[in-house]
Amino acid sequence: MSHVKALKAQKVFLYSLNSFVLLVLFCGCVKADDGYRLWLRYEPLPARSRSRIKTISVQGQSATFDVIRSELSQGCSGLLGRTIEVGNRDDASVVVGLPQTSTLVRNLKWDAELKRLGPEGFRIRTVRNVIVIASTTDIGALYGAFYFLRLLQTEQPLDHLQIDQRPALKLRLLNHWDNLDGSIERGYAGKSLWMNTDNDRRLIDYARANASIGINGSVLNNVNANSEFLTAKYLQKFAAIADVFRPYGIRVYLSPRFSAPIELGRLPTADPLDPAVIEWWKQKADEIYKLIPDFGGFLVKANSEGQPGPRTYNRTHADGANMLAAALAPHHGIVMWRAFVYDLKPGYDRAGAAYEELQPFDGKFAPNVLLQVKNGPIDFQPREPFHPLFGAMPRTQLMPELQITQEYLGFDNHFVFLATMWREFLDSDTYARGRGSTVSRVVDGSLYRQRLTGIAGVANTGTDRNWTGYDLLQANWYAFGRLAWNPNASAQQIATEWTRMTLTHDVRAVTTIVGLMLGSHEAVVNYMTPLGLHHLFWGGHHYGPAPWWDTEKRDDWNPVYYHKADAFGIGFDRTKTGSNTVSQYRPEVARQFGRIDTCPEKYLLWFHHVPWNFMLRSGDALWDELALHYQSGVDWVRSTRATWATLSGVIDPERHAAISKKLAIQERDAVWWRDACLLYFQSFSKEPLPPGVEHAAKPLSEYKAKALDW
Ligand code: GCV
Repeated sequence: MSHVKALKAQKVFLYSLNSFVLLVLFCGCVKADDGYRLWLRYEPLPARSRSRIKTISVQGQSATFDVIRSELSQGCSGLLGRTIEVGNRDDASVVVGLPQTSTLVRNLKWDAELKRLGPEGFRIRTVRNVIVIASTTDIGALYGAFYFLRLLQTEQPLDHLQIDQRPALKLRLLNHWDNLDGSIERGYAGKSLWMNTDNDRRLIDYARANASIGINGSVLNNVNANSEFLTAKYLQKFAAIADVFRPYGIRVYLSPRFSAPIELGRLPTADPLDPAVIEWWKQKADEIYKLIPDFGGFLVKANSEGQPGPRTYNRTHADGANMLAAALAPHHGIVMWRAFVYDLKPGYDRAGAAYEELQPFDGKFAPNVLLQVKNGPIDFQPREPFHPLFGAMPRTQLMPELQITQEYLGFDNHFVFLATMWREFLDSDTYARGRGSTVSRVVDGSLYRQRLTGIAGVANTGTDRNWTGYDLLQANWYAFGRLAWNPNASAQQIATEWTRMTLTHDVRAVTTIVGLMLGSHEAVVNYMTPLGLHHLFWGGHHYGPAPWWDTEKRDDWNPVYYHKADAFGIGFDRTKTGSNTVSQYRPEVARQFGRIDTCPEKYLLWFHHVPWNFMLRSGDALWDELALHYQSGVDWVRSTRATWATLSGVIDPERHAAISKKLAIQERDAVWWRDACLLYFQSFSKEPLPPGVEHAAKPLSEYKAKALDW
């Protein structure tokens, strides 16, 4: 070997050795992580909080008890850094059981309390030195086991546990907008988890993640439904999925196409009052229940955005929903009828359409029907006031639909923790029965003694290795489940739990990350649609800004319809001088929103057309304030990037780098949003940018020429 070659070889060897040493050192603190394990990572806890748990006893026999055994064994062994035995002796450190399966639990005489906690509730108590997890059902025990693991994961003291838990809502469902071809409408994290693959491991891990946060149902296909989903081929596929989900307490639901009797049954009509149609649905329900005995029911989008429905036959929404409900009722199935309907006359205010069309049917829906209502009256905008149907239908079971996937919030590129937005919605006061009639009280049934309660979230999951396309957005799946279980949970608590379970146990880092999470929604609203602006999105895909957009065939698909900017001012007048849809709210709310001086500024341009020089509470004119909001959104992203960079030692390098990359995209996009919107609105206001607001790098024509790329 020549001298030069030898030197080169030595260099390569030393370089590799260095890298190896560095790698080993680094792995000692934070191992690489691809995000697949979500919040169920079960990495060893810091020494300060390794509990003294030695053995675990799971007392019961069923597929669900097997899941409990495997989860507790895997979870505790991983977290405590040593093998924890799982058996069924009474002298274990942790005992899980039901009165009917465990002598220890039976002897505690908790029957009355456990009964009060209901079939999905559980009790966790430290009794002498034993931690007891008890329920009346094995699914309740599974929820208790996951709750216990969360206590460990978040380093809670275990010595005096006194926990009684029951879910506030009965139906806690994910809606999957999955298509036959395996694509997902508004999905940004890969393909459908079930249409492309028969990967059982993936399905099991999906079910585990859901069960760990109390989600108990999945609607498997898109509400823009294809009739083929109801054919034997697909029903068999769904039956196999239901078998995988069953031990985890997850039921499957489907979205049927209303015109299926025509397409599959070859009937001349899908009229819900036609006897042949009624019979067809009855037989279809029987067929489904033969394959899936615990099938949950149907979620229906009808007469909306081109979908067929009862109004096609001059029947009402109630006629359609009740006909399907009658087919499912003998099997205890339910119908969730979507209130996302806005196919009304031209020249109307879309925000008022669902109320106009559905409120008159209050009290007309069958007992196994729920009306599924989006949180706001338009369509999952970055911020909307609550939907006026909440509180307005005392004799109808309402369930909210939230969007976890970020159709209007930067897809899987923008970091937005949605729990704060959902809190704002749930805490909104409808005044339906006086002050304190919050949306969450409408939803949990306490305001109107609603029997069936529920909530749905449009899922952000897909086949991407990390499930959601962006590690930080796993937090929204988690938050949805936690709020579905307890609609009064605080966003801060949820963010803290998630961060500790998913990212790090470093106390300072947790505080920092939680701070970022809690500020993220307001920041995105600021750089996209501040002060009540809405629907400024590029047509079709809804990624970047296009406030100038006016080419869609329906007025209400065009941003210009929503912001109505002109030389005078900006905003949609929904007061008496405009569409007056503010009157759909109770008088107390309508008065507050309807007056320009009392309307919360976050909803100002939602309800009012406001002059550019109107003085806001800050003392700034509307134009200046608008510009400053856009700038502050950009500033937040920049400072978040800088803060994130400081966390490189406490988050594993793989996820740290992936998140850094996403934040860089978010900064680019926030700047683009600010510049495109301000340049366009400036063409009406004719005002200069106030000090502190940066000038756009390009002319407006360039923002108009090409969509922001994702
Ligand atoms: C599933 C919006 C979305 C559509 C979605 C629809 C709905 O319009 O853009 O993709 O369709 O809402 O919720 O039905």
